[in-house]
Amino acid sequence: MKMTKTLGCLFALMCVCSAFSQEVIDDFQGGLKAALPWSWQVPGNSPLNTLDESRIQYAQGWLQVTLQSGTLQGNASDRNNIRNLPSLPVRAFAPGWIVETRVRLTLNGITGAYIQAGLVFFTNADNYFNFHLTMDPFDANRLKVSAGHELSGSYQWSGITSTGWNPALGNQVRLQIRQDPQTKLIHFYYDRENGVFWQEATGSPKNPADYPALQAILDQGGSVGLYTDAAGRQAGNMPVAAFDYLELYLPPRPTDLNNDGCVDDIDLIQVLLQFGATGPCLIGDVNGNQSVDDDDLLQMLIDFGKGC
Ligand SMILES: [Ca+2]
Ligand SMILES: [Ca+2]
Ligand SMILES: [Ca+2]
Repeated sequence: MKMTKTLGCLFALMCVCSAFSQEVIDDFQGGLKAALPWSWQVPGNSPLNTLDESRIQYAQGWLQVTLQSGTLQGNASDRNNIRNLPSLPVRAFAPGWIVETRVRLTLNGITGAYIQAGLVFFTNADNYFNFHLTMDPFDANRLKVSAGHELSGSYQWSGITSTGWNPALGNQVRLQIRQDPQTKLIHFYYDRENGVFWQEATGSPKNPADYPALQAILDQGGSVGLYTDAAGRQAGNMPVAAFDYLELYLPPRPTDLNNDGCVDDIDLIQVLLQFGATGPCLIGDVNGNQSVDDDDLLQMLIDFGKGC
């Protein structure tokens, strides 16, 4: 009897937990998954709608982008003209999130440019963070992973990198960014799929405060998508970036009790209504210690307004 009650409660907790997280995966089978709110728009970019269908193909479950000129880097008059940047909208989310893709970069004989393909988090064309596979023209045109961030149009390298390798030894990686739910630090991983499996990038982990444009997206929501950049290359052979999938695991903030993306008075009142209560499965128990008390209230006040 006792066991049944315990299991019932565990099940209820699991239901609450699963209802309060968002796992999304698109494996690009024949196109973008129609059930997901994909967008090709980037606010502040010209054109606003970045889609150029003549450069997009879907083959064997991969999204293939033939690169073209255009970039988000900086805000000069010849910038903010990226093409073919697909993304999904995301709400404010809590530490514990994971974003991952698998990308293959076919260089087609091109050397001497920072060709990039990977993940991007953005608010608009001048506020974003990206983590990508790139060719480094100052390292014998070898491939490596790297990341950059831009705040109000000012671009900076992130301090995240890896040792380089000859593209002939493999031009495909899995890229993963995740925030540790305990330390709040952001970790950057890559897997060259050469039997070594996941490796942590040089410079990882980082404090989210090091990247204010990314921090703003974590706190207020934004978009997560796939970024490609031909580094100013205009004509001739162009590189091709192929993406196998995009996967997002996005736990909402535990203080967003009704899971509407915003921590506001509707959430706060749940804590106040249950203040002093103890026991399992209390919605106002933000930190899950079976007691609704000042710790829960404090966290609610710290998060108040986030995502709204
Ligand atoms: Ca920009
Ligand atoms: Ca809410
Ligand atoms: Ca509590």
